[in-house]
Amino acid sequence: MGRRLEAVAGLTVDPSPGSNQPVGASGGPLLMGVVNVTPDSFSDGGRFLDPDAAAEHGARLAADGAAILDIGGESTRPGAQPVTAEEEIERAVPVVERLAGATPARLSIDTMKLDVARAALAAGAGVVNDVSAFRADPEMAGLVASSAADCCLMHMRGEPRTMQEDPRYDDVVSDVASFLEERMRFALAEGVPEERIWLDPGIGFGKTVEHNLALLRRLGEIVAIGRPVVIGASRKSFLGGLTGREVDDRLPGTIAANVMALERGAAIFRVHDVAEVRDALRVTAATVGPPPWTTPNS
Ligand code: HH2
Repeated sequence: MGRRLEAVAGLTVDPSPGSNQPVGASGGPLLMGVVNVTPDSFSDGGRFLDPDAAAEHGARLAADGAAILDIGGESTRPGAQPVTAEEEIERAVPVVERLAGATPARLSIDTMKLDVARAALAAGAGVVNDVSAFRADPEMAGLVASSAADCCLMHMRGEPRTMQEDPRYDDVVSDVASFLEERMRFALAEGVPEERIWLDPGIGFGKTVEHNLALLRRLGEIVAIGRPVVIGASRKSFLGGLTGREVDDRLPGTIAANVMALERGAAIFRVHDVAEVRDALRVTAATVGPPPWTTPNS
């Protein structure tokens, strides 16, 4: 508790569970480093399946400037096959255990499953990143409410297996904003304090290239909901669609998308390449000045 972490803009924030200062409230963009403990993640599947290798990778991302490490044991790439809770726990929890106390970064568990989140929180995680926004397991809201954890509620159309099959919206940005507002009302009704909720438009989750671009272009409409906005554009396929680059060559596109997202008010940047994006965001943050977004407590 009370741990102060350096944000990439050189400002400090206190994103500890239960602290009265919400993540991002004092203005610095925060990097969330991706630690995938899976055989099949779209960009780094199989690289960190061994818990020691995954923990070492996480520690390196924290040293590179990640204030949050997002640990996941199930791929959500389009077409991914679900894994059991037992398998997911076996993959992710040993990594949480190894990193807890070994790094100043907050630990986030990337899961849609109640049992996985419960085990990860018990092992030292302080954030539940649920890409289903409490729809896969509505009891997740109660678990978050009864813990000191923050949560990230993300928009996804359908489920990972089918989400990229002909996605359509009336207006993608207003549809996503309405969805996130509804999910936030649900979380609040289940007892999650507002200052512990982060929102994410879900780049690449049931969206065409045009949908993703509209969400980035009009990100201010999501920011206007009033909670810290997480953006996960790192290495995603819309960047390949725009540049023709394979997944390992999408760092320039990743940087451009994150710079745009910061300029439009995102607060938390979920990326694989922490050191490189950190530099880009530090320059962007220094250039654009104080963040355009506010939170209810700031
Ligand atoms: N994207 C992925 C996974 N989790 N969580 C949030 N909040 N936002 C995102 O955009 C997001 C997420 C997918 O990326 P990755 O973890 O690299 O791949 P995979 O799901 O294949 O493991």
